[in-house]
Amino acid sequence: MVDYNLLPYQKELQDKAVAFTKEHITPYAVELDKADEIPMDLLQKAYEAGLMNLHVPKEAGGPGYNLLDETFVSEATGYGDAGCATSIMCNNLAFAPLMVDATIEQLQKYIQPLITGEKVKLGAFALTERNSGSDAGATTTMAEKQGDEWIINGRKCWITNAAKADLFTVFAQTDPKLGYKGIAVFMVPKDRGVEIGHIENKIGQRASNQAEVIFENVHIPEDCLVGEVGKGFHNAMKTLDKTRAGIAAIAAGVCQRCVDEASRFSITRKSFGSKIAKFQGIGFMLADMQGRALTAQQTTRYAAWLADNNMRNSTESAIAKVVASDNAMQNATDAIQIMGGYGYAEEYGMGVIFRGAKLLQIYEGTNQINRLVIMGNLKKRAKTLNTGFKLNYEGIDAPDHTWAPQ
Ligand code: COS
Repeated sequence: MVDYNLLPYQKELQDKAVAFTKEHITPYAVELDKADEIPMDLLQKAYEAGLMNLHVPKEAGGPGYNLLDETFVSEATGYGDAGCATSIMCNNLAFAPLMVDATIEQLQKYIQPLITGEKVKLGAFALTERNSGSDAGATTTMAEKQGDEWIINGRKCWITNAAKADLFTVFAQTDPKLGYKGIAVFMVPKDRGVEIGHIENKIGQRASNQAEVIFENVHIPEDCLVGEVGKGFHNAMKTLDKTRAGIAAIAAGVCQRCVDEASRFSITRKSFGSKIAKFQGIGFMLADMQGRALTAQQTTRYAAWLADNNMRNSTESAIAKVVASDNAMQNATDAIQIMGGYGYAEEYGMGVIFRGAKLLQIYEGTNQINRLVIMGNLKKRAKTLNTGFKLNYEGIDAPDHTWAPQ
């Protein structure tokens, strides 16, 4: 039996995130997008409301929420604005590699002080480099062991919240000859000499800020190594399996927001003497949009639930990410179409939603990369299948060039 009811604490968390979004995000989304910087005041409020650092265990000062719980927060804040949601959930991403491999002592020493003070502190997940975004195994940032320290050299880019972060989780190569098997994960405190370089000027999600991070002979203690040397790539993959559900949840929020704006518009806007909702052309679009929103939400929650129950969810989290973000882009496009000039005019706010939706298809692994993940797992599964059908085309040569004129 599947129980779709939220537990009382989950409902409470969801209600809190919805109320927070209504009060602090939705009314200011256009303004925050224009400001084009990390919304520190908003993050302080989110921190005080208990909407950040969700997965840090109680033994290390955190609330100890699981991934499904996070989807309620990300969906609600994503409904208000994808950029604000990305800024708010960024600590979840930054600390996720530590939830995979760090010891409780490491969390208590490096994370607890960041998440228990009066002022909000930020972490940043530093995987991407100029020449290795999708190809995460091609990391060139170097980590070299000298005595009881590690020395980090290299540059990361497109790092969310980097400009104000106090701690970076950095994926670095310890031995280039080993390829991805030489990568390790490190916690690098900002005050060890980390510099911030170019800040990206994006077309959307401008209430979330991405920057280049520069490590030049940054010395860190040996206990900043997370897990084992050589297991950093695996850590990145396991981390992304979890965090893609978080991005999908933001996208699910965007999906529903688009339905709500467009349907609200369609029951008030009159054309040819009647409300435009009465026209099937509009109604069918709205019906499809609601279907996309529900699909986004349910694939996301399922992917998160699998991870929370210690089941591998690589395929499902990639599906959730692809489905939810593609649906968000489609719903944003359709909402603007339904709202016509009101949708396209910047002042009504759909522009921020539309531009923000595009990034959901790109970060946390492009949707093409996520399809590769799905496809890879599908091929492995196919080898184990016996459906009963005889594969009678085996051994028969297919004619060449059947697509050419015959
Ligand atoms: N969980 C655990 N281990 C995993 C894994 C997962 N989800 N996926 C792969 N691995 C392991 C494999 O089992 C393999 O292990 P062994 O060395 O023990 O054999 C190893 O990792 C290498 O796997 P694979 O050969 O599949 O790696 P690829 O280089 O082909 O991976 C993709 C390619 C595209 C899947 C990977 O580079 C990727 O996800 N890139 C996108 C990164 C990304 O999202 N960047 C954006 C971050 S922005 S926030």
